[in-house]
Amino acid sequence: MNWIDLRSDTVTQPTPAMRAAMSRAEVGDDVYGEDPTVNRLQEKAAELTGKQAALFVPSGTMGNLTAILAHCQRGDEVILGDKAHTFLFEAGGVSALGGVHSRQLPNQADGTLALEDIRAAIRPDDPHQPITSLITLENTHNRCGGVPLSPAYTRAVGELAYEHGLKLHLDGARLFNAAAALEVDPKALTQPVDSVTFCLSKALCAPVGSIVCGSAEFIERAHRIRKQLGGGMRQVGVLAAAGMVALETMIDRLAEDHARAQKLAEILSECPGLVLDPDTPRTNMIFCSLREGFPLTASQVAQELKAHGVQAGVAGARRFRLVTHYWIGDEDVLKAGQAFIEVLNSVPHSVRTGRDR
Ligand code: TLP
Repeated sequence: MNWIDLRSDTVTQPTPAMRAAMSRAEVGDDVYGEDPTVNRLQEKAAELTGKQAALFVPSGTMGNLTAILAHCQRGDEVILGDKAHTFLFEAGGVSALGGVHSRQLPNQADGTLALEDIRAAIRPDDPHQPITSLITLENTHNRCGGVPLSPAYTRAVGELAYEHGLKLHLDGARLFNAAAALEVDPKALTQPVDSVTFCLSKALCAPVGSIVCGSAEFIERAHRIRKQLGGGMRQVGVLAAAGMVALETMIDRLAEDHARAQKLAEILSECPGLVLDPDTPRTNMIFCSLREGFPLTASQVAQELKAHGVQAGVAGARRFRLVTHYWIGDEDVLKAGQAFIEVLNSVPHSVRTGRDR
């Protein structure tokens, strides 16, 4: 079946241009630094983010872990949001593998951490306490609705970090979606941070891979850590070639995904039993929930949607996350909207609305 797969932009298949580039990629042993395609990709990534150097890693999770371990010693503390992907969905790697203590601050609805909360969380120099070394932000912020964080906010956190001698890392898995939504150069979002991870394998459609960027000295440390984590790859130019196509051809089209998400949200806003989050979508993610008292769970609705060829992301007992991407066209948006309407309409009116006719 040709699914309309809205579960994530991680489901994106490589484009024909990527497959072609992979088959003709020039490769070498990247552990020796001799893969020309990887080297070109890393140079391009550093240029796009305005950093001195970059490192190709297998995943966003390994990118964030590598960066955090390159910034922190065992027993140090990282300040991050309680809805951060690194805190919720990276299997606790920073503490399990790095001995890094995590200090979670409440993520505000707009994906930010309040500056006064960060300031209050920075530890004094006291042998009873861990050493605060790092702050991490996420942009776009996934669990806060795919919201973009502004350059002004990122700069304010950067200044605060600098004032206290801390480093700032950005989980920019969807950095280019944020830049597209804000209509800014990605460098405006990365200039204030010491390091950034972004993903090739999400909205940019590459099959595998993420990139960590930072100063040359930081990337040298990250390189050793990647090796410790088992992420040193060999003739990996076959993957980097797809990544190169991603950077050259997929960034400028991201606004199309955002426009399609808007269109789908408009259709869903007419859907009985469904309540959209305020302001959703800000980028390529729609968050919405089944109305209180609706007789089906999100999983049950998702199951019903499959009969219409639609895969929806379940983000809670009553909650959905729907993500648009390269493989979701205008027709798919209409079909997916229609599928939601049909499935939710198949529940009797009085039950859907909570009112008797
Ligand atoms: N996110 C995935 C799932 O893990 C939830 C998704 O479908 O959105 N940072 C952010 C902000 C992410 O959203 C993700 C993946 C990662 C890091 C991790 O990337 P990978 O999956 O490459 O390890």
